[in-house]
Amino acid sequence: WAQDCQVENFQVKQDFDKTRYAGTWYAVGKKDPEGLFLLDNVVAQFNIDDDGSMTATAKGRVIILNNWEMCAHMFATFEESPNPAKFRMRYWGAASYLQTGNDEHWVIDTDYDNYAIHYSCRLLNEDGTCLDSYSFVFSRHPTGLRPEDQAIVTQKKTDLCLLGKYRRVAHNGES
Ligand code: ODT
Repeated sequence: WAQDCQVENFQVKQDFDKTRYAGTWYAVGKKDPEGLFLLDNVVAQFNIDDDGSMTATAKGRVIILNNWEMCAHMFATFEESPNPAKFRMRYWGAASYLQTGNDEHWVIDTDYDNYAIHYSCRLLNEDGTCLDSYSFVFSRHPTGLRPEDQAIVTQKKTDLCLLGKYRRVAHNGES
């Protein structure tokens, strides 16, 4: 079907199961937003709390105050919506000079065991396309995506109108 790049038409994971999503995910690819924050060595840990709500922590190398690089410890809570794959993510850092925010958090696709594609549009254009987005490609494996998952991820990047806009996120044992 014709690709219209309308954010409201982006497909997300059907019947998303946050319990199967829990655990460790390594960021292996990222499309940056305006005012980039998380650089590399990004590892996210999703948890399901006793009350069933999803929370996460993330570690990674960040850029703050327009040139300081440091390892950051970040926290997030997720507010559910009628669509189980669409959340609002409130996030903050262990230190006050780290970024805080409240972003869309959509799980576009995942097989729970190997790969996941996340998407967040921060600012819509008047025509319904996205002006400022970021997106993570996650792997359960720090070494990257399995070859058999790469074609799926490429298709999803295309669906999000972001093909060619991702960079590789390195994992070199820091942070
Ligand atoms: O990196 C950027 O430039 C923008 C991203 C800022 C959001 C980082 C907040 C992380 C809070 C801890 C939560 C972990 C879950 C991560 C899942 C996906 C990435 C948002």
